[in-house]
Amino acid sequence: MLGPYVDAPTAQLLLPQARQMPQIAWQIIRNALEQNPHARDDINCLTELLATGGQVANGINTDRLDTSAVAEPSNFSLKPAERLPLTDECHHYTGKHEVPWDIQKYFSQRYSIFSYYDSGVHMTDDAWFGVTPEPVANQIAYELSEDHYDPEKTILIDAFGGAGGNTIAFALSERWSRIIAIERDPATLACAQHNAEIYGVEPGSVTWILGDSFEYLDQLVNSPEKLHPDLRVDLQTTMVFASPPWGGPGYRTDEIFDLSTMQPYSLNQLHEAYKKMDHVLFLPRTSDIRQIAKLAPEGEKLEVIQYCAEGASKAMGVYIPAEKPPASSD
Ligand code: MGP
Repeated sequence: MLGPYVDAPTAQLLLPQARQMPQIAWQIIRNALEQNPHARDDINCLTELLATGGQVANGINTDRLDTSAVAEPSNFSLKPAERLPLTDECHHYTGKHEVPWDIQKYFSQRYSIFSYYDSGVHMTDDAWFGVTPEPVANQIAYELSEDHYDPEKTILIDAFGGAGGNTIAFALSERWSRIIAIERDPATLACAQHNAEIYGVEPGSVTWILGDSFEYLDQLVNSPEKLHPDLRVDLQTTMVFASPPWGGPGYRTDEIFDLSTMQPYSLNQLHEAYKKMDHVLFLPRTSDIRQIAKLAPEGEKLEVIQYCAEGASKAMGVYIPAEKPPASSD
């Protein structure tokens, strides 16, 4: 209906509402875009034109355009992040004497965590606890490659980007048409972007978001029109990978780790947020497998993989299919 104006920024903002608007409304929008070039870039100008153009009298209510929900891209609460600068919290430690005592163990393993460590990998102190070692991250990326996993999934959301361990492996696998990596701490996100550059990840092959992944997924599933257009993806072809915080290394003291007590997000909270899409959860190796089994679709089994390094398990990956839509009554 919009012909050559379909790519105009304002038209793009309105497209998510396409199904709710009558055809005639699109015809009127096209006329407005045709007549006033300014309306192609400025949503307020377009709205004004439509309001004064008499379409209300024609029975088309401009309220249906819901311009409040199609704010200027700069006003969206979540949007693609710029390249963030490294801060004082981002470190590249070169000797054990510089390293806080509680992460010295991880520093000793730095080359199995990032083989390019010496090329200038940066980390925040907190990121050391949860970063996925490179061989494990590569193995997960391999598990999700087209030969091993549904090739119809082409978009990957890395819900807890951290310092970039998994995102880098996913990007280097070149299997995904889009990767969206979310991290809520600006310093950690800056490290991830920097580390991705060190590993030669193509600029632009990852869409980084500085923000809360639960907010993003909630909007994606329930109100995509509120999201910046670049962050809207089709749930059918998207999957989620989540390597959440486990509440610190304390998980190791439990023989069987109770995932309902995992902090700050329990197993059920994670699953609720992702269940419309296939998702992979990266969890403590001692996680209670009975709690995980309850997430299997009826009559089916879930795949659970223990990821080992140097003969010992580091963590388990749980592969969970998307919830099936309820059967139609027809
Ligand atoms: P670890 O806690 O040092 O366990 O983390 P381990 O295996 O007992 O250590 P060891 O080397 O002394 O035997 C091992 C791995 O688990 C880390 O490299 C991370 O990949 C992962 N991991 C650990 N923690 C605490 C977290 C976390 O909070 N979140 C996530 N996603 N991964 C974690």
